[in-house]
Amino acid sequence: MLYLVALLLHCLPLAMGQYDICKSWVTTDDGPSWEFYACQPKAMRMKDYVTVRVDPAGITCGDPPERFCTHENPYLCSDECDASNPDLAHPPKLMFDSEDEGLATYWQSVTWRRYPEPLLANITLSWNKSIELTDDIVITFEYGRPTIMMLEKSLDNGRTWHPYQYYADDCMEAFSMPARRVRDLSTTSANRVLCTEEYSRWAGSKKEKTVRFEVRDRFAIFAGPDLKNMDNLYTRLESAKGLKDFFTVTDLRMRLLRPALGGTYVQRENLYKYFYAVSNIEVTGRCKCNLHANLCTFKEGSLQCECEHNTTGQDCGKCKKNFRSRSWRAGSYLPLPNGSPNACAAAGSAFGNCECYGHSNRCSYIDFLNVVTCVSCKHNTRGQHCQHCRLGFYRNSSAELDDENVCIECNCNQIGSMHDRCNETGYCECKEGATGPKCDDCLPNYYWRQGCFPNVCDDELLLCQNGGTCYQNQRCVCPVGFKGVLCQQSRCEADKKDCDGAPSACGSLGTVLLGVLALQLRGWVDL
Ligand SMILES: *[C@@H]1O[C@H](CO)[C@@H](O)[C@H](O)[C@H]1NC(C)=O
Ligand SMILES: *[C@@H]1O[C@H](CO)[C@@H](O)[C@H](O)[C@H]1NC(C)=O
Ligand SMILES: *[C@@H]1O[C@H](CO)[C@@H](O)[C@H](O)[C@H]1NC(C)=O
Ligand SMILES: *[C@@H]1O[C@H](CO)[C@@H](O)[C@H](O)[C@H]1NC(C)=O
Ligand SMILES: *[C@@H]1O[C@H](CO)[C@@H](O)[C@H](O)[C@H]1NC(C)=O
Ligand SMILES: [Ca+2]
Repeated sequence: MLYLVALLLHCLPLAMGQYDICKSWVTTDDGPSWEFYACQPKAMRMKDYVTVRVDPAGITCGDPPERFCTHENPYLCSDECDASNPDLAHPPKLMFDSEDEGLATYWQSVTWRRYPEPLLANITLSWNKSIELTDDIVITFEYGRPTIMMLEKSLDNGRTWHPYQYYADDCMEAFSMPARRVRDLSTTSANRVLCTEEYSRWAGSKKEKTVRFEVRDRFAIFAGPDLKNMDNLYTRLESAKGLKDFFTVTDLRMRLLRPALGGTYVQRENLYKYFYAVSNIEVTGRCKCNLHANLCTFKEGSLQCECEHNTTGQDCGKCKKNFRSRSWRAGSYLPLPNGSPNACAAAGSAFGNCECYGHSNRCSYIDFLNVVTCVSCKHNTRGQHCQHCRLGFYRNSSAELDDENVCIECNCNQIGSMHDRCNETGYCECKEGATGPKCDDCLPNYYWRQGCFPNVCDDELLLCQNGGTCYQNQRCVCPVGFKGVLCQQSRCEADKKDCDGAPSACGSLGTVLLGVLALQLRGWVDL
């Protein structure tokens, strides 16, 4: 009975029934209709839905079989871990089974036989779904808690990771951080990442087995010691930037960095008593459904919100098709006690008959035209219903009209194109000689130089003559003695004077240079 009361007291504040319905059928002066509320699923035991991964490969004991002993019984190393024997194996799944009274089942690592190389292990928990923590994360260690470990979290299915809490018997030494306690945090620091020494001391392996990430103590900063004032917590979750996200995870990772040492230094002559053993990982939380669902179900291996308010998606993170006349918004805990549903609205229901395809939240009535039009269309759209693309953009044919990516920038080449507009398939209007969708190429017989210019020479029709070579289609480089666009003219023919006197004057380049040098020596030419 006492146990039951304790259980009730424990569960009560977080299961108080607030925000547990999404809508109800009410009768008003205008007759009966639905009324909608912010709503969220109940908290669940999240270990039932998790996938686990333990790194590095080979860190789980028993392959090959090995012996180990305990800090309490360091000279009786007769315990055995053998992965091939179900009775002696310690696979990762034993961290998530339900414990029979008294008999703990646990995952166990290999022993620290490679000392002084550190004994490192990562335990990564993934839900493939955002979860909001509602109670402490409790990790139970058998045979002693690690002297150094770290908890990390991801909010994007493991793409990026952030520290969540540091644990060490000496925070300064292990992480160069001062030791703090969650109880000492204040309203402005409730989401601080800290290092605690509370769960890493040696106190005998049977006595203190748990390592916690304190969610309740953080909630208590706002809701009071018994979490009686949940209204205040909900108000804070809406208003304090980053607070909601602090309690939201898609993945958790325990980085075990140094095992229990039995209250003393490492004894090299007996490394069989150093290892990690985890019997349980309790994670209590609810599916994050953005206050648009009160049910979360496990389907095809993934948690999925049962979205209401005409929203959809794994987290009810967008509006259903044909319900996108306003931008999607999360529900809000405020105003108390029922919150705001911020439901998605059907096309045509929002304001007169003004659909904005989710690119605007506002409509305005233009008196002299007698039309309602969307205001400040976003995502590069324009038009009465934000149904067109702005000038300089074109319609993305693979996107729906209400997609944020519906308009693509034309990106016309500024030099090669007439202007920065393009047609419906993204083609720009090119100046003479330019081509390509963006007008950044030249037609055949044109060359690019700040725009397209007709070729002066090439290898086909406009050949350089008399041994001249065509330089980038721009000009012929003529041998000495020839000139003209295509080197078609002999200098001597064109300009008799060049040939008078010393024929060598139009002979070699060397002579010309010598001449210049001589003039320079006399100070007549200033090179
Ligand atoms: C554990 O994960 C971290 C990244 O969070 C990685 O840097 C480290 O190498 C991993 N350790 C092991 C033993 O796999
Ligand atoms: C994760 O969840 C999404 C949405 O439910 C699903 O499409 C995807 O296959 C899941 N991925 C994995 C690895 O389970
Ligand atoms: C969602 O759309 C349905 C029609 O499909 C409508 O009956 C219902 O009232 C809408 N719900 C909300 C919250 O707008
Ligand atoms: C076109 O829209 C699709 C669907 O939203 C998107 O995946 C794609 O990136 C968009 N294309 C461009 C070029 O923006
Ligand atoms: C856009 O211009 C390109 C090139 O001129 C043309 O091939 C294409 O058919 C045009 N598309 C439309 C929809 O007019
Ligand atoms: Ca277990």
